[in-house]
Amino acid sequence: MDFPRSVDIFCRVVDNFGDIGVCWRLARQLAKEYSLSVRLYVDDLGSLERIVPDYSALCSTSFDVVCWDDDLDYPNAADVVIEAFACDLPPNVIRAMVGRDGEVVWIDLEYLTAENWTEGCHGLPSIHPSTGLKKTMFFPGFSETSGGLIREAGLFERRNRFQGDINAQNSWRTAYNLPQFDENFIDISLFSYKSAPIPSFFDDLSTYKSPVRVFLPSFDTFYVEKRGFLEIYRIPFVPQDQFDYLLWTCDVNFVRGEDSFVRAQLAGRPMIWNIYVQEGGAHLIKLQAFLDLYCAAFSTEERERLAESFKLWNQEGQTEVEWWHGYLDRLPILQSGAAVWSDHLFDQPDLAHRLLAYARNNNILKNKG
Ligand code: TRH
Repeated sequence: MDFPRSVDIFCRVVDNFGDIGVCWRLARQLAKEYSLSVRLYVDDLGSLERIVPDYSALCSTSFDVVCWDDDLDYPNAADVVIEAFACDLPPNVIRAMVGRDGEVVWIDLEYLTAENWTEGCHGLPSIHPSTGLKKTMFFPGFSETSGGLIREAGLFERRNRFQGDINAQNSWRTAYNLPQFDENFIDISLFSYKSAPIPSFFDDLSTYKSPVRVFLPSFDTFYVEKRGFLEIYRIPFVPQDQFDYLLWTCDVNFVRGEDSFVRAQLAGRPMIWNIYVQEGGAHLIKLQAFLDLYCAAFSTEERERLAESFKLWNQEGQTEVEWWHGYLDRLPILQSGAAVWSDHLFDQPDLAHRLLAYARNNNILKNKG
């Protein structure tokens, strides 16, 4: 018997778009590429609608999005139940899993981090105290021994085709009111938290030796501002399946959180990450863990300055005047390292593949023969 045939994903939106962004992406991939019956339970459909405005049109009998509220009716558990980001499953969901007599593979999908300790915890089971159900921690990550990263089939080819086709890029730009590709301009996408030192970044860009254009999504209306050599395009949010094209058509991508951070790495272009701030500076440890891995893909001379650029972007206040001039001067070198890093990621199996392999190997039906 094929296992699994069905997957349920539970997602609570803590804030912003990353929680639902990750869960939606995984749900779609499991339904589309593995023909599994998938239900995505989410407590905030408004956030989903913001990144996937036509989500209901994409639903079908085998792919459903369900509003997760206090009255949730959940009589039958799927073969695999994914509890995203420790969202705490309600008692009726746990009861339904118990009702499947140990057949359900229960996965606790954690946030992405490059910290070493997660490798030791990835795949570790724990026993639910009152029911005896087994729950397994699944840590996404950047190495072969982690849970991997979410990545759809054919992404590498699609990206390369688009990046190699200026006409395709220009058609896409036209559809989103962005200026045509011009090799005299450096184009930057910018998606960051308010705490990033954006004012000094813009000051630097406006005095750079060649013209720069910044594409800033997530505004209600379209608006262009000019400051010296700098043009700032404030544009509305693009749908999630179009966001990659924005990253692929830019020379540099400033991203944040989790999902856009991963997509920028897979874009194979230089990027800077604005990490989600956590209490007690825990995020700075995560940032360093990532830089230890990522910067190793760059030449020895670049590593230190690149790491410093990431750190400055994650500090409030002014950045040293003209810091970003130096960053832009080194773009061709940074491009090579970004390509090496993205190749390293594309060489590994993706998260859905690893998750389903785990589920197959750990279901009791297999052991029953
Ligand atoms: O929005 P984020 O900051 O989300 C999160 C959450 O805050 C979460 O609680 C936190 O734990 C996590 O970060 C680390 O950043 P993220 O993860 O990049 O998610 C943004 C999503 O929005 C991603 O799926 C891409 C999508 N997006 C679009 O679809 N269109 C757009 O125009 C843009 C800018 C983003």
